[in-house]
Amino acid sequence: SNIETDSSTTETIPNRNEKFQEEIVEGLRSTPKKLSSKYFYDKNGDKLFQEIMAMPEYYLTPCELDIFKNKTVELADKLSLGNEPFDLIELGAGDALKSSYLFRHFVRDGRDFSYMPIDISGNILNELQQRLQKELPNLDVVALEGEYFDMLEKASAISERKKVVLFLGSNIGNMELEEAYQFCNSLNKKLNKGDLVLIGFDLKKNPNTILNAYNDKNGLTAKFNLNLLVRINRELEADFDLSQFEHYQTYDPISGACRSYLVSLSKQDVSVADEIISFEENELLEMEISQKFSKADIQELADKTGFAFVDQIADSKNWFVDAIWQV
Ligand code: AVI
Repeated sequence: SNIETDSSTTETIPNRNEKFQEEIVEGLRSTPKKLSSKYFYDKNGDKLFQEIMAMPEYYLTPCELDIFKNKTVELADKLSLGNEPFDLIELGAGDALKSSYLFRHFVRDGRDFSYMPIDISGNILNELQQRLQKELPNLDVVALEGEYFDMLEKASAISERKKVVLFLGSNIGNMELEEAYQFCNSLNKKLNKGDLVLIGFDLKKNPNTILNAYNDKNGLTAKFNLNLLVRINRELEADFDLSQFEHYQTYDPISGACRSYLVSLSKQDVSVADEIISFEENELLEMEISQKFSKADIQELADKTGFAFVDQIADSKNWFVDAIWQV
């Protein structure tokens, strides 16, 4: 396979599990108790998220797809970099459904560029690379397996060309605001003057529309949250009783924070990796934040993390924007 990995990757596989255990146990020991939503995505979690993206309530995916499908030329124009050669890097590429509209356009336009998907999952990258080889034999794909910032460094080592970094899907919303600021700061530092980033943000809107997207009647989002307990049971020999936890979703339209919790339905002890974690009845377990932004919030984030605002392109409903910033 021509997927680039760090030579350290093989050594970091056991460390990844250790890190998982450490972070999970630390979160369960703290007050309030919390678990990190970055661990939602095991095999079953991936499948549940696919199902969530297909629900009518979950407007985010169709909105951003609308932008990439119907405003491709506008996006490509803003990312043109004076026609210089460049690397198109995608953080968390997945199946590249949205970004493929953009790179197909660049291929048709005869642009000199490589597509560099970065993902933590080698399986996802393998599938993507094989599919793209068949469908777009003229596209140069350099897949990078690993953590975002390690792989950004790797991308800089591979070529000195200008970079365009895509971070789609409102993934930035799954960070606390403070972490999002740190993330943008670090991203800025890893890039060079003139490089571009395109970040997908879910906009503040009718609060009921937002709450419905995360509090679906079929309980898929609840399952998605509970699946992390299933994963902890399996990987950390824990004994969470799923029937004793209930999903609770909130949205605060002022701050834009949409948060999920699991509520303990009884006073109970759970054993996790040789440790006993005690829950009071109705005690909360913090699970996920899906932060929503106003256009002014996005502008402020760019200003305070060293980026110059280039443009923001919204879908036809004006519910989601892809913001383009320059270092
Ligand atoms: C991946 N991420 C942007 C999703 C979101 O909207 O925060 C994850 C998700 N959580 C519940 N539904 C979807």
